[in-house]
Amino acid sequence: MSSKRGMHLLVLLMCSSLSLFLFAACGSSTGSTNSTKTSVTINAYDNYFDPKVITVPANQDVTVTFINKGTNVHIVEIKGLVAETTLQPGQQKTFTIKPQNRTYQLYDELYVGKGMEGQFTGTDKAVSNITPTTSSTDENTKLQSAIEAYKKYVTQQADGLVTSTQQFVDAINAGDINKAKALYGNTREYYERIEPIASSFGDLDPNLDAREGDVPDAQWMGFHRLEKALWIDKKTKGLENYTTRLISDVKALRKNIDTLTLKPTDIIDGAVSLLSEASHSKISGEEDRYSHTDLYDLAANIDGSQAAFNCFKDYLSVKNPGLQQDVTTKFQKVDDVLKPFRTNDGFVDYSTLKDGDKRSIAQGIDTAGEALSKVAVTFPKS
Ligand SMILES: [Cu+2]
Repeated sequence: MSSKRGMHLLVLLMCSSLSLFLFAACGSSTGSTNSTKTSVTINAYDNYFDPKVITVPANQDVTVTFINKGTNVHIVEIKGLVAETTLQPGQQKTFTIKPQNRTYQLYDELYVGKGMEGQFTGTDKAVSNITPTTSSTDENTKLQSAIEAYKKYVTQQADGLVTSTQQFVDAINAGDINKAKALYGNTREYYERIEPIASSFGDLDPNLDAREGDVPDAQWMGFHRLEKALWIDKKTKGLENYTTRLISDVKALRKNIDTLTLKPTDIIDGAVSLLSEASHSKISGEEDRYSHTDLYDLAANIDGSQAAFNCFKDYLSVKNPGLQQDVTTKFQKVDDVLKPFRTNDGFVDYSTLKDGDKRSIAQGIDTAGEALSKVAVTFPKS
């Protein structure tokens, strides 16, 4: 869970020639194109997108502006293209993206369960005519094994999350503030490793991982609420509501995973979006603003994305060995960038990092994310 509030707030100058859109029936849209650039506006209402089916040219820059025209806070995302973005009522944010020749999922993190989703498609007809869209049985088998392998990974992490959260909560309930603080960073790693698919967890994601201000204060709970109590209020007393809820929420999450169905694009796009969120907004230190344990989260986001990719290595080694090698190398490089900040049992305090350190971490993550974003276009079209 994150908010990119205040980040990337590029106000699009609504020049009329750019904002002239062609609206077809049933809320679908084709982006307006002038000689150089396509731009699209996606309005978030309570609780639906208009338009919700969008088609733009593939493999070129497209400007996407989200406007919250509702009265609810909306957290919007185009999985694999635009990382989750919080929009207050009336707020708008613009992104420049380069979609590939495929369809991406558009959704609102808070209301996807109520049908607030759509499709964002990049199309390059000239290319798709020569790209084989059929897939062999062998490929499909390999993709199926990739999904199974990833699900196994997620299950292991969720088991670890339940065990470690129990220890964290026990320390708080026993009044052992030092122990609770020492366990906080490692406990969260289990959650942050499976964050590529956090949107599948529905309300559990904001319940566990919302930061202060992401949700109304009365609804704010989870890890960061306890983080603030431990580091800022320096207390362990009176937190029973939050500790009880936290442990029941992680158990519910673990249970959800048994019935989770995932598609290859869910896994890879989720990882790409997470890496982009890590390098663009988490890099500011917003996630663990009281404890400065941000490197645990960043490293776990990278680990979890790399684990997602690793599940597809067997498939890619046949489908596109060059890409497989490229992504592998780039993840290796991010690991190298993080190495100097590791300690015996974790990571250094994030506030001790220099701006240059943060920049090189962000660059490493971006490079890996960019390479990874080329994987999903190789999947057979469903
Ligand atoms: Cu998080």
